[in-house]
Amino acid sequence: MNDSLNLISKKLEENKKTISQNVLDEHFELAPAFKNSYTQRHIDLYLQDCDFKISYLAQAVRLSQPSLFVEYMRWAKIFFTSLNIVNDEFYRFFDLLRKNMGGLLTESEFEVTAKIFDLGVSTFRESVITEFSYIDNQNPLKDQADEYLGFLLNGDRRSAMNTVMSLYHSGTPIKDIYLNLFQPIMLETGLLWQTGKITVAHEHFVTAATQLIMSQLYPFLFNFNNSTNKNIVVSCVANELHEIGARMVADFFEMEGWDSYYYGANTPVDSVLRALENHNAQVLAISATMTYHLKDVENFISKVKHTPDFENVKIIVGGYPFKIAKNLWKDIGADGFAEDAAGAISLANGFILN
Ligand code: B12
Repeated sequence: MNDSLNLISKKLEENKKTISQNVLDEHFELAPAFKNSYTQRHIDLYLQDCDFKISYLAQAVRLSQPSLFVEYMRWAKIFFTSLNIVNDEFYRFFDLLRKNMGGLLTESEFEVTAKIFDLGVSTFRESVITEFSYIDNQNPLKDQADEYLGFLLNGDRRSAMNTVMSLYHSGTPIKDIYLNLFQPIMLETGLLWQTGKITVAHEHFVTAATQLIMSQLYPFLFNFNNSTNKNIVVSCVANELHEIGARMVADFFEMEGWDSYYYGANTPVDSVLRALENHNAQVLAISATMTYHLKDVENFISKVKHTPDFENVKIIVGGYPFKIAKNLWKDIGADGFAEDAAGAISLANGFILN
């Protein structure tokens, strides 16, 4: 990894709170009417959002992957438009943030940073919001996925469970239920929240119910006829709370006859290292959703790679940032990446067979 890019990222991360506070103070001074419209809650959210923008930018700079920031800004356009707050003050905020980062960094550091920042701001400015759904017309389980999500958004867990269990009992493979029902309805739930159509409470309900319903399928996952004697440890990094993707990956391996050891969200590296040893795993799967956890993924990989006992363990990664930034998996030292749980199987089998 490039030392000077690492340094820029470190400077941005370490100073983000101060930058955010300065941006807010200057913004209030320049726009008294804007200041008067703000409550303490608005101030907290403003500062938090500014921190987020700096963190995404810091990762994009560090890894030379502009798309990590650009896609975040495309996401932000949708999110803030739904809150109805994209106006001149929003663009003034970007200008102030840019200026304050300039004050922190050397000229050459700022040049690299501003290039990515400006790309993000122009994406924000220009991106047009179009309606779309993750439960698309090509999805063979579209009707059932729509029905399932509709039930859950109405708080009806029992009917949602019946939708899934009838699919299973009428012969739909569990893998299809995972990839064509659970996965798109979770993505759709995120989109509905992002566009202000549902609350955080709805999202939490859909998530908890879906985890419960996945567990009802658990007894049917095991492939006793085709045990492979292959072991995989699946985990998220510390602070990463998105665990359903990792869980799906672990379950797919189980269905393929592997023994999978799933450690879920927010797992400390040292305990995963112990798990690798205890289970004599050939493959370690790491899942990350939030871009600002990439540094932790990288440190995690480096720790495994530098432990002689694990020199033959193959490390595969997946999750949102790896889908948007090409070759990111290589840059952070992983042995492979797959878009989804089905791809994870082909990838790992490739390693073991070769
Ligand atoms: C549920 C959810 C939560 C739950 C998670 C609970 C749980 N127990 O998992 C909670 C409430 C905790 C949460 C919190 C947050 N969330 Co959230 N969340 C989601 C949501 C709606 C669903 C995630 C999910 O289950 N996806 C379905 C799975 C199946 O998909 P997947 O993870 O991509 O996994 C597949 C592949 O990527 C791949 N894969 C995954 N891992 C691996 C690993 C390997 C090795 C391989 C090979 C493949 C692989 O295979 C999987 C299966 O096919 C997403 C929406 C979305 N688009 O994902 C938002 C989303 C990810 N969250 C978002 C945000 C903003 C947050 C918060 C910052 C909110 C906040 N203000 O606090 C926090 C951050 C928390 C943290 N520190 O991690 C944003 C992220 C936006 C961005 N640009 O980064 C999203 C996209 C919502 C949105 N549309 O705005 N969230």
